[in-house]
Amino acid sequence: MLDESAKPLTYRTIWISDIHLGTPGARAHDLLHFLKHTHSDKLYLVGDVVDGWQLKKRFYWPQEHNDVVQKLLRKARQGTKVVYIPGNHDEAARQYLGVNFGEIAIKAEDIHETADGLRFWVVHGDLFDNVIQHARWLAYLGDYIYSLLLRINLVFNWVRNKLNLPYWSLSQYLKHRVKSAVSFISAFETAMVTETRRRNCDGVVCGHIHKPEIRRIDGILYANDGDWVESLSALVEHHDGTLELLDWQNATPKTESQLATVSKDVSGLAFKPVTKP
Ligand SMILES: [Mn+2]
Repeated sequence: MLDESAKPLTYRTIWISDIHLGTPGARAHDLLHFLKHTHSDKLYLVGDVVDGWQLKKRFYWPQEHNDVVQKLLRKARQGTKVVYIPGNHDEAARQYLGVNFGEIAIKAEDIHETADGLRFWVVHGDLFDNVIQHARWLAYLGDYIYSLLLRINLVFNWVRNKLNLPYWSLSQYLKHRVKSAVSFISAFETAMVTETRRRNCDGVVCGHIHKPEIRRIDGILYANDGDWVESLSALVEHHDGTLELLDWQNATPKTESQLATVSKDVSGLAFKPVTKP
């Protein structure tokens, strides 16, 4: 286990989202660990913090989920500027836009300026749901089904051959389907980037699709802080303005010295944003 006396990792800004408290999938224990061992001047909660949709269906609220809420409130009380941007699963919170709850500011979206003056649009990202519906499970399932059906296709066409029917490529058909599923994700990214440019921002920070990412798309910095269901990821801004994606899942430091190397870039691409043109 982590050395409990280790100093927390400090950042200028931390972004986390898609925690889905109120569902068994929420990794509250890991998030508590993250919150305990990190500190920031500003903390963004970029939506889907509590899963109101699931809670309505079945009430599920273990102590650790309560602890996460308490920890966030305590951080706000102790001086961290906490900004909560509701997502689609916690859209009930959207009726409180502009309201402050125990030091936590609730906003529909925000503009964050980094230490080196870059402007980031911060938003959950569900505005483009019509574009990305079902993208994630299709992308995952697609890969498995594709390889399975490649094999079925062999048998299928062997039978067609026996019946003197022409070859029909099931795999080509499915390849197209899988490709279009994957392209839903890139459609989401493209839509976010287009909106970001329209808002005269240098970059965007969002969540929603549970896919941690940090890269430049057509000159715009696209950063997705991932989720706390599978990825256990956070986007951070160092004090010098450097952005980095943290992979808390694969970071299991044991001592304070190892804590310093906890930062592991999910995308394998740690970079310092360039100076604003
Ligand atoms: Mn969402």
